[in-house]
Amino acid sequence: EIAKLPKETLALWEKYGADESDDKESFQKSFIRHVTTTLARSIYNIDNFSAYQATAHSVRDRLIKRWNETQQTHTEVDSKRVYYLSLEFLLGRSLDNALLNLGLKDNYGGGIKELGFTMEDVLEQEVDAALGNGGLGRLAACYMDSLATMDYPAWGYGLRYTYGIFQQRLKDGYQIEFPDYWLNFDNPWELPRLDVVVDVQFCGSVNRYTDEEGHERYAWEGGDTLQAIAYDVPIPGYGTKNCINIRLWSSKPKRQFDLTRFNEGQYEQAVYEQMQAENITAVLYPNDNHMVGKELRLKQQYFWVAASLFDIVRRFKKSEKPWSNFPLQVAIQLNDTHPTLAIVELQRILVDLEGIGWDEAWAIVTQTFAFTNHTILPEAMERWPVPMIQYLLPRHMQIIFDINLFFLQKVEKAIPNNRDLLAKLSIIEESTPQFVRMAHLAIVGSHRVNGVAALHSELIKQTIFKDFIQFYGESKFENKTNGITPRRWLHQANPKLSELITETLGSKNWLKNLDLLKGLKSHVNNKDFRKRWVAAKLSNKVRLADYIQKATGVTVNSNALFDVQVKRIHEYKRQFMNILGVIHRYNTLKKMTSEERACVVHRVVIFGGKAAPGYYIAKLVIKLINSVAEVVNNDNSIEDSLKVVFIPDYNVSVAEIIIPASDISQHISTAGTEASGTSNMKFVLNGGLILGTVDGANIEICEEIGDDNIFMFGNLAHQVDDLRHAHRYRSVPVDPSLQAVINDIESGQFGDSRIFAPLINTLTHGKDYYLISDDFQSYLDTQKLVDESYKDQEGWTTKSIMCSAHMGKFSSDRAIQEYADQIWEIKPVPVMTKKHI
Ligand code: 4GP
Repeated sequence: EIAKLPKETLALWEKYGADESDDKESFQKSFIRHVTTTLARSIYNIDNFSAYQATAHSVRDRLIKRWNETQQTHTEVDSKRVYYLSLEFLLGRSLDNALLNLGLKDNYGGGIKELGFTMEDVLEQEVDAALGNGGLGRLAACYMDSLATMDYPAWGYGLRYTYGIFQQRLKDGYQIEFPDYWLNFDNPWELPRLDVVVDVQFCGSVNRYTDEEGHERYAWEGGDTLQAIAYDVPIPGYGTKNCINIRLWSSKPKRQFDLTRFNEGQYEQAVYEQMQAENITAVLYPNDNHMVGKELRLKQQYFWVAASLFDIVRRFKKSEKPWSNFPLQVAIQLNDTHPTLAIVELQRILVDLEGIGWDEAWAIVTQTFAFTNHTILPEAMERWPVPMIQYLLPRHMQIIFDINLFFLQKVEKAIPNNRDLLAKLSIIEESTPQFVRMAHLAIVGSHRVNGVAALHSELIKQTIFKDFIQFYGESKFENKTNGITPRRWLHQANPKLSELITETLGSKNWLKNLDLLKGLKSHVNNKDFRKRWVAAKLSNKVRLADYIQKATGVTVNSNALFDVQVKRIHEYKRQFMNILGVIHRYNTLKKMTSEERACVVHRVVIFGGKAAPGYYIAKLVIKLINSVAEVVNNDNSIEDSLKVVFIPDYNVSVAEIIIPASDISQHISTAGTEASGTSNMKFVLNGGLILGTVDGANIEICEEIGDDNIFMFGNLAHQVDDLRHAHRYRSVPVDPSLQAVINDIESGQFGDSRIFAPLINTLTHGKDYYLISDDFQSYLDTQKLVDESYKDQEGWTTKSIMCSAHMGKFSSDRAIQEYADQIWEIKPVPVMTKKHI
């Protein structure tokens, strides 16, 4: 079509097409242009925030150029693409990341200084894109960074929530939630695509009819139609032109006026109903590892899945390849069960709209999808009432019943006369009402199912998906251990250490090949290197101490041991055990003489994390931490040997300050409950040691760094069932140290003890589901070992260096390489530089 344009037009595009160079002067030119035109401000009227906006817009121009070239290349080459469907992308801030990945930081840093600003101040202005809860959403963000960096033709699909995860503030030690209206100021990191609009249907009814060839067909008719509008978020790779896209959908009413209702004077009602449409993408559900069965959440899921599949299918159809090629062109990864309706939607598109026979369609569907499970907690398993699906998505419910019927027929054929097995494997739970088990649907509709760490991938085969192994065997189930991007989590968050590593290894290649960190081992005895390693950690601790002062008003000593537990507050993660340990430490310190205390390692115990707004016990844990902090921090008698802080509103940007500053971090979930954990990897990569249970990725980290460099404790996953069983026969914890701590709380040492009664109750009367009493003594013993080791500062430094040096495996590049080779079967497509036309 371009060929049809007049020569003169083409010449103009060629001459004036955006040519955004990356040098300092070009940046300054575009900065001033954006201040005066985009922001309509002047040199007299520009603050740090406008400087941020102008810088961001200038970077955005350059991103768009790369993003366009990437899309053009992918269209031209038309090789297989992967689509990562995730309800959460926890991206955090973008400016610093884009500057570093594009290699612009030095030029822009110098440029902005001459314009009268500092890069630090400018970067601080950005609000986080917090479209996720925790591990699952941040993993999706790390995977996007790796896909872009490794030149893969990949897309993310998600929702553009108007409100991200709530902001957490503290009042009297309690968490209170505030809405996160992150789009209040303009968001330069998204490209609104008002031209990319998809209709999405809800409710209505299904009509059966016979087509011209005499086949029985189904049509989904009537109901409400909404519109999904695309907002594209460019994700630049590090050191490559590749800049991939996350397409986030926003809901809008369809512009259709029901004239009769307006004529009947029902104006307000008609407008109100239109407004409901915008509610769908209004808010991210703030639950981590937990399902809430709200109808609006199901609507979000279908809205997102329908728009995304329409887009994917439209792109495939452009190539005019036969449908049998679909799985050769398209891989779709389901990030947990949230997008499982995509399986049903694709089957519907193929059978109802494209007229493909059921079996042929089903073969295409199952070869296309793969499914990642992120948790085995029973309360997190998604199940939706059949009547709810029937009402919102009548045709989909029929298809689910058919998928189930054909599946169970196959099971019956392979393993005859086993009604019990059929009931266990069924996609439908036969309760009143019936429920759809989304994980079962995801397994049946995918060619691969994976867990996210070695232990977790074994456990899903032995527990929640055990019965499926009988039918499918083991080969459908595999492991893909999680990873993290070293670009954000070391290079960006810890510039001093990154610089030292680059200088020591002689190049920046380690940022694209993290195994190269092994090269640090031969420098472990080099005095100068060690000195700089320690200095980097100390300066990160000073930076964190400043932040703590600002955020909490508590002054902490940067020479103390920084002991960190930051993650969502959840019973299985056992922040409760940590604070009980702190009480034990505090009362031990109080009993010491001044001379004895002088020999003790000083500690700052740092907590951070959000509790789901409806999670009462988790919120009480926050209150207890703050009550203990209040008493400990104001007790002069212990002479600064212990400080406790709860840093409010933990998010990606705060994590970037905390993680590089940690000496020891805690990953102390009950064995078998934490699928992987990813912050454990971030801490160790930054030379922080970990104190952890034999759970999730801690196990593989231990394998890599060696058990001398990690503090592991507690019961093992295979012991958990028996221990829980034994609890039924006791009313109080068996552990005397734990009982003593409980007595301290009950005595009112930390305020009105009645407040904490429900929390204490979780430990007593045959409960203690998370086995705090069983692990407490070994936890305390191991904490003592940590203190002893820290006294030997030289030994600690050696451990710290050895930790980072062995973290190559945990790069998200390794994880993505495995997904690409073993599940998606996609190849890199290097971006070709294009002209403007
Ligand atoms: C999390 C798991 O709890 C965590 O262990 C894992 O590292 C992370 O997924 C990424 O795989 N799960 C969730 C969730 O966030 O909501 O299920």
